[in-house]
Amino acid sequence: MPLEFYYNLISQPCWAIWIFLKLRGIPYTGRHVNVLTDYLKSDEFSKVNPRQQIPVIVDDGFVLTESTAIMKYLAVRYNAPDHWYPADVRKQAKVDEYLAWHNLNTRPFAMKVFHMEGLLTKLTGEPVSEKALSTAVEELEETLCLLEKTFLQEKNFLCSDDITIADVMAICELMQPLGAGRDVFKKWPKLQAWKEKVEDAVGRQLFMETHKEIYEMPQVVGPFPQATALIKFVRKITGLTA
Ligand SMILES: N[C@@H](CCC(=O)N[C@@H](CS)C(=O)NCC(=O)O)C(=O)O
Repeated sequence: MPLEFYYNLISQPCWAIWIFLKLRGIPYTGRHVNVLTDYLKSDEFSKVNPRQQIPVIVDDGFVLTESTAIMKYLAVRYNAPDHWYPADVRKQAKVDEYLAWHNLNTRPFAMKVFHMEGLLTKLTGEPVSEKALSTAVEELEETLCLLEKTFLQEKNFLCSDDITIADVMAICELMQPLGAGRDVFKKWPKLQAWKEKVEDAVGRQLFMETHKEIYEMPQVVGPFPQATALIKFVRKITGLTA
């Protein structure tokens, strides 16, 4: 059986894997997970991932969660060209270095801004507090500054002059706030130029296709009963209570 991929395209970690599977032509069966229901909490899904989150892959009975681990696994297992996740120990360590930082910086701060400005507002119909949003935006700006000055620097991509899985992980998080109308690249011309290089490397059509669901979200989502689980999850992540 081809590799199974549990996903939903409103999830940024799923985007990165989706892009990589398509780009590398890795055969897979998509298992779309509706995050607006309690399916993630169901016994059936808990058997696949007891931590009840997507993305998950199942490759010939081998179950793997955590998007960064999945990206590395796919690159090695499916023989991606070396630049994606280099075999050279030091080059590989630079990719790992970014991915460790990514999980504690790019991901939470970009996600928080999008969840506050986009998702929560769309789901509840109410704006979030301006103070909470401006703090989240400040945190994201600090992250962008570090991303440009300490990772990208003068290179073409974050970890080397060639694209790696780190670039795909990073771009997917940063494209998300754009779905709520916030262009995070505006103040950062080097990051903007990097975004265009990633887009070119991935292919613009695939790049935009991946993000379509989030960008079309205003028409898709509105206050409705099934949104309760998602609202709870978004509030947990943003630290907003009411
Ligand atoms: N660290 C995980 C995070 C995965 C994650 O946050 N998944 C979200 C969707 S974006 C999810 O399944 N949330 C459901 C929940 O936690 O209840 C990864 O990188 O794969």
